[in-house]
Amino acid sequence: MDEEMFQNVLNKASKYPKPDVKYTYGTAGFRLKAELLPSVMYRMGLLAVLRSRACGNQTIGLMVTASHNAVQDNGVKLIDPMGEMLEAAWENHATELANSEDIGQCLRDLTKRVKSTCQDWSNDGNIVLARDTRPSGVELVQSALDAAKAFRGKFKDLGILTTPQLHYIVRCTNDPDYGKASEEGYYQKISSAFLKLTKSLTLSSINIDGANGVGALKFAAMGKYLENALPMRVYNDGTSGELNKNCGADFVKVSQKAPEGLEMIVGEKYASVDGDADRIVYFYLDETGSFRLLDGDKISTLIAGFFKDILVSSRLTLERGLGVVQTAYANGSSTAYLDSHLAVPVACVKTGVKHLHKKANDFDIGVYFEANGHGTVLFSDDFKAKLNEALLGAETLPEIRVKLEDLKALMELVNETVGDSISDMLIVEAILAKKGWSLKDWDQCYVDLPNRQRKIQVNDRTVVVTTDAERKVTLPKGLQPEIDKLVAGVKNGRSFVRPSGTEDVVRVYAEAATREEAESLALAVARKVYDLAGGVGVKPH
Ligand code: G16
Repeated sequence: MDEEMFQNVLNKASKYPKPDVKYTYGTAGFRLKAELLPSVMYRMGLLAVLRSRACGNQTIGLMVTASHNAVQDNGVKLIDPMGEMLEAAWENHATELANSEDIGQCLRDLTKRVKSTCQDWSNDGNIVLARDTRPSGVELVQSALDAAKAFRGKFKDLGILTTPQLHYIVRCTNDPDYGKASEEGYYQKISSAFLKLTKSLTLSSINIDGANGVGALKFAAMGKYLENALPMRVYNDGTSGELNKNCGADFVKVSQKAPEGLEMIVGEKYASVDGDADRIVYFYLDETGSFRLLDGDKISTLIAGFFKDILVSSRLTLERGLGVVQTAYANGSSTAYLDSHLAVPVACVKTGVKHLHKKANDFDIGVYFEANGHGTVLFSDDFKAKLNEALLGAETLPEIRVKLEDLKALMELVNETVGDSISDMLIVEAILAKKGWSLKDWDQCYVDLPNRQRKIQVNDRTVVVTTDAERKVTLPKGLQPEIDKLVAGVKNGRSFVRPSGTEDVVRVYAEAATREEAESLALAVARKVYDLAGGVGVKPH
């Protein structure tokens, strides 16, 4: 091994001392207060270069973001060559490196271990980096760049991007058939698919809450490519308000109310995205002035229903078919609608897009969404081959060809690498336009069961251990029987608790036949969590 290189890495590391913190690569990478991150960022710059070497010099992405969290937080996640989340074994390497007290030795050991099992080792290493609009991102990117230089990796700093844009660029860099590896290439690919799909249709305007983050900038940029096909107004564009503060997709979903910074009008269409623009939820005011939310479950049922219709009318037969992947947060009514109305198979997995993404690969068309609005669609190679074959077939009837072309454009509109609010919004808009539906028509597909989420501060969230795709707790002992007792007394009641992967809290979800019952079930379960899992501060009331 090149001792001089390791010495360089070590020398530079002294600029980024490790604070007394135990770091864990969680649901979406490392996420903490920004001031605790420089040492992590430096080490993730090293790991990204190492990962690229282990992948035969394919480009690896490094995204600096804390997404829906407060502006004071920041975080980092690595992106694997096909634009997917970092492989699980490497999450452990990331945690090991982030916590090591002897970074030189740890990196030497890791390099040795990885190299010895690696088929495809390269001595180079290529990474691309981007960040959201958090001010702390500038210096954090610099720490990762310092690391890449010291470790003799090649790097490109792409500045401010949405998380899904960086995933897309990583994929295209390693797989140029997927598209042009640039921000412009992203807008071109997605906008041209959208324009193809909505040709000769009239679309009503949409109001977007940009969460005072990167989404606001990039929706406006996409607008320029849409040739006025979809009139957009962007609110909370970051010129005055604070990132994610009382606005954005997470705020709207959890509080089930309109974001600050926009005045809602009956009959208008609204959508909110989160701080790195990988999630989206829709909402509107009904005739009585009541706020109506269309969350990730409503989006996945809309998309799955559309695929179902188009598959039937295009007569394309698929072995593994169409399926939907959800998490325990999915509203019970959405699961019932998919099951009994659309007759589409539904799978339930743990929270975290990486789990949903993996499961969605089991289907030819795998639609996955978390209720919080994070999701996309995956297409199997078999589906792609069958679609192309049918499109090329001379005997394909014109009315079927039209459907197949729609299917192809829809596939091109999807960012398959990860959930993407820009692409997802355009998919929803195209489907609504094709069906001639308003948000109310869409909303009426099924009625959500009233639900409530709460967060409980505890001493140590890892004392809560779950099983069965997070629908049951195994620890602390005695908590699950208490939840079962509480749920048993509530009509259509369901509740679960899980430790967050992105914040230092335990989350509680409850749904029931009425809003009051959902509220009181969530409160009662929260109080049990507080008592049995070491709650801190004021007991929920
Ligand atoms: C991240 C993950 C999502 C997850 C969310 C909340 O989203 O990518 O899959 O649903 O965190 O996770 P938790 O409940 O574990 O805190 P984002 O948009 O913040 O990157």
